[in-house]
Amino acid sequence: MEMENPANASFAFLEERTMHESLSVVMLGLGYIGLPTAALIASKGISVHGVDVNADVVRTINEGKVHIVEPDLEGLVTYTVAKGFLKANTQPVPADVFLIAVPTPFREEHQPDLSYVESATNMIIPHLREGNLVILESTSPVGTTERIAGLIFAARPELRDRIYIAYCPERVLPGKILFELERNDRAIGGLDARSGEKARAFYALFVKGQLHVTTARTAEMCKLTENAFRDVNIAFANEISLICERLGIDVWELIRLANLHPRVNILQPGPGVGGHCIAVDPWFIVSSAPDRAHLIKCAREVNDSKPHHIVEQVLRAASGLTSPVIACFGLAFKANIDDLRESPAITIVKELVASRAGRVLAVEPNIDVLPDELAVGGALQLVDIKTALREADILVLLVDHREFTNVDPLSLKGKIIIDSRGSWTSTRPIS
Ligand code: SAJ
Repeated sequence: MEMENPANASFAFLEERTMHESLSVVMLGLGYIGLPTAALIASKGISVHGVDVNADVVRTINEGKVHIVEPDLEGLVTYTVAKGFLKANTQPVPADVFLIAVPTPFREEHQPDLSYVESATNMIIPHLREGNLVILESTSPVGTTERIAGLIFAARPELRDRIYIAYCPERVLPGKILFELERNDRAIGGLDARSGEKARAFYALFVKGQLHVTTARTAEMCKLTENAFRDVNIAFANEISLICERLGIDVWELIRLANLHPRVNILQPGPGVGGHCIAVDPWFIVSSAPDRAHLIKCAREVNDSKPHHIVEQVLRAASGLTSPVIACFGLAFKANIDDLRESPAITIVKELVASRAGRVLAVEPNIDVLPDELAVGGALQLVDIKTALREADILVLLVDHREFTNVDPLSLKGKIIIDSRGSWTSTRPIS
């Protein structure tokens, strides 16, 4: 459904309006996606009313501060709040455009939990009026946009055919969110053709990437497919790493060599797949077609097995030592961020502590205190790099933060090294 004349379409939405200032937006959810998106829209001079159920988050934002670590975000929030374009509250208000960017986790058996999306929808229903545009951005199983429409029209039947509803997934990479929000292409799924075009005109106000209009179901599946694609490719690298370990081959050298082939591009093996996206979204595909999603399910299982494999390597190494000290380098789910959500490193550290195989130290330069789930009982100590290198017998590299990859190789001498990222050894892991 590519539009013939995007330039005209961009401004059709504004109809008689010529000033952004007259447009009002409500953003539901002020987390890793909602807050940067709200701030970016506000930076274009559009009035944004952000909504979050957490009163502390609302207070922090209204003070011009942020509750998450993301490059350049604090500056943008400070600026847009000071200018009066961005405000936060725990309740929505009437507006022209409603954006929903709330979490979509899964429950038992990997079934999607849409309760946050549904409660955000219920919050806006009383405020909706004719001509409004409602856009879901949360990663969601196929059919969720139709479900939202069902909720809205059940409560407000008079709005049928009088509002616009679309799905437009975010695709930004943590650490580069503001850049990618503006620059990435977007897939925009209208519940009907008019909704798709309205949504495209809205995104044209602040996105510089190409805007591609399609159906809501295709856009929902597109987001899930992107993350499942990455998960399957990481699983391939992880499976190769397990095979190489058995065969006594340096997997990182192998991948470097294989990638010299013009049509091969293998990703990097690691201690598992973390974060709240790639480790979650493929399950939404599996749950929608379990009898057909064999490869996608298997990839999830391969990646989820990797942390336990690393723990086994450490325990084998520790079993040969008396009172060993084990230092785990990195807790975040990937390099150079402070985000610990769904981190395989956390799983590994917890299992090592529970195993009582030795004293466990953790090094994480991006945090100052251990999260509660790790601090319990004081069995784990957060230490700096120097202390860990001095005191530990076994060094386990879990995250390739720049502080770790820059470590002087001489300081690793004489230690047992278990390098899940290939940054320190790129030789044989312990077997
Ligand atoms: N990882 C590897 N090997 C690799 C690449 C990544 O083990 O070669 C691991 C990382 O260490 C991390 C996990 O995978 O634990 C995920 O990291 P990531 O950088 O691949 O992705 P995320 O979760 O930070 O962001 C992804 C992105 N999706 C894709 O690249 C297809 C991002 O564009 C999405 O917007 C984001 O998910 C999301 O919000 O869905």
